[in-house]
Amino acid sequence: MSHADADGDAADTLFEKIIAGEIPADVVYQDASTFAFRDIRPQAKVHVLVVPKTRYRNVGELAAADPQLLSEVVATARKVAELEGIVESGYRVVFNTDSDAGQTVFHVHAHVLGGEPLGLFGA
Ligand code: D5M
Repeated sequence: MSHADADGDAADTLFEKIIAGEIPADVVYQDASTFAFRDIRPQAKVHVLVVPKTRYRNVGELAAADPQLLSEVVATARKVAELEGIVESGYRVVFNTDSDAGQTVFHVHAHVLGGEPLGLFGA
């Protein structure tokens, strides 16, 4: 059953299956509206994905439809940084959006990256 179809698309993405526990994941944190788990292909020592439990295709659609939920996703990114001990050293929050950005899973997700110095964008 699709429980997260705010974008009107019936087919579950990988991330709905992870949220539902149908595909295993290394869960870092969850609350009523958000879910955080480690990226399977980490690009930094800390690389956690934060998703809203309700699916929107990308961050722009989430912002337009439910700004409160976007705020909760960003608050969870900060919570993950606290749990991972990287608030003081700093971290990056990235929303890849559609094809030129390399978005591959069309359930909006924030990449939380840190735990080491990160390269500059475009370098
Ligand atoms: O990011 C999609 C991210 O999802 C990418 O960094 C790999 C990650 N991924 C793919 N499959 C899994 C599983 N099964 N567990 C955890 N992470 C996963 P994008 O911004 O769409 O390119």
